[in-house]
Amino acid sequence: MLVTGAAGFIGANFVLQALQRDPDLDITVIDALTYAGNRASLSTVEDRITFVQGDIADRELMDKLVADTDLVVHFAAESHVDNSLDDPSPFITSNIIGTFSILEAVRKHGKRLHHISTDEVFGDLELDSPEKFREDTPYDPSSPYSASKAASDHLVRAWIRSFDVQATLSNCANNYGPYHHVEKFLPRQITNILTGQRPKLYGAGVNVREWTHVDDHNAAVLLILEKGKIGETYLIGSGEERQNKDVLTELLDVMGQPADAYDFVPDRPGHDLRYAIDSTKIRNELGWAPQYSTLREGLEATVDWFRGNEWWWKPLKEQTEAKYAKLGR
Ligand code: NAD
Ligand code: TDX
Repeated sequence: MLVTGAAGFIGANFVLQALQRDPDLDITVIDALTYAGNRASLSTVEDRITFVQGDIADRELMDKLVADTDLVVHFAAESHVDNSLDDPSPFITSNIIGTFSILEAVRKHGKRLHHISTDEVFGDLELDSPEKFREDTPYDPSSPYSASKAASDHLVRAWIRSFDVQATLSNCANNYGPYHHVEKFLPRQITNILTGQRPKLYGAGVNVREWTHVDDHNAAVLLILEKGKIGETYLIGSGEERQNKDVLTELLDVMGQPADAYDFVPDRPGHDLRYAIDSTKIRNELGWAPQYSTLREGLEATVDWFRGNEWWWKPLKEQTEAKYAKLGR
């Protein structure tokens, strides 16, 4: 198996889970080690994988790596919306050209591909609407990040239809868990509290996200690899929808802080209001269900992880907050 972007948050957790389930798996990781990649996230399995530092947009390299594998699981991407608003350029190269380069390699060598994507490709929903995203919801991305992911999904679908590439796709809601970069909402607030800084809520904090533990996301990906139908897309989401201010209040409670111990900061431009997933298809067809039954349970486990793994996140914290200070958020 070739796993792209596995020095990042979800990819690293995927490799750890896959090797836990099948210790004999032969895994090669390709990762460019951008600011978001950290080899230390794979330190417990370092001697059981082959690690290649490289760019997925490098056609020659991807051709060589794909020729030597049976299956590609494609996580690598620029993943942070705020960064894409500051400088969209790497999002175009990594997310669009990078996916194109992988598609050309799997087409040439006749290899199976699973493409990881996001619910953000559908745009956003009204706060009070009963609507949720489904596999056939039209694409309507808002940010340079989501537009680049939408483009990558379109490329995968086109390669399936035009060239008979053997691929599946999945679009997951917001993940959280161990090895999550401190630029993202939950790890930023957890590590703010752990370093004596106040959490930062964008705008009025009314935006809604659906929170899925990374292990539940990756269990779904493993199920798709095992039982998914070629050419199909699967939406993945826990159903745990919350307004950001309510997530923060719950987190403050988990961490023993007063409910109002946070600051409001200026909103993200173009901030998507609400994401929500109808995950009936993967639940009914593949039998997936999240193991974390509530966000609270997942939050407690995640806070414990960040408390116990300061060595992992501390070196990233100062530079990440310096970036936010420049953005005024
Ligand atoms: P991340 O930013 O933590 O990790 C991305 C990894 O990809 C990093 O290790 C980085 O070095 C690597 N990378 C980036 N550009 C590369 C390139 N050109 N060549 C090789 N490697 C490169 O991201 P994540 O949160 O783990 O997201 C993984 C995937 O899941 C992405 O495709 C993202 O769109 C998708 N996704 C994320 C979430 C979420 O909540 N984080 C939800 C749904 C889908
Ligand atoms: O400090 C913050 N304060 C705040 O209120 C940060 C960093 C974020 N927010 C808000 C913005 C969002 O409404 O919290 C929500 C979550 O923010 P992010 O963690 O930046 O995630 P989001 O923009 O929702 O995108 C995430 O989920 C979908 C991932 O980063 C994407 O890679 C994934 O595709």
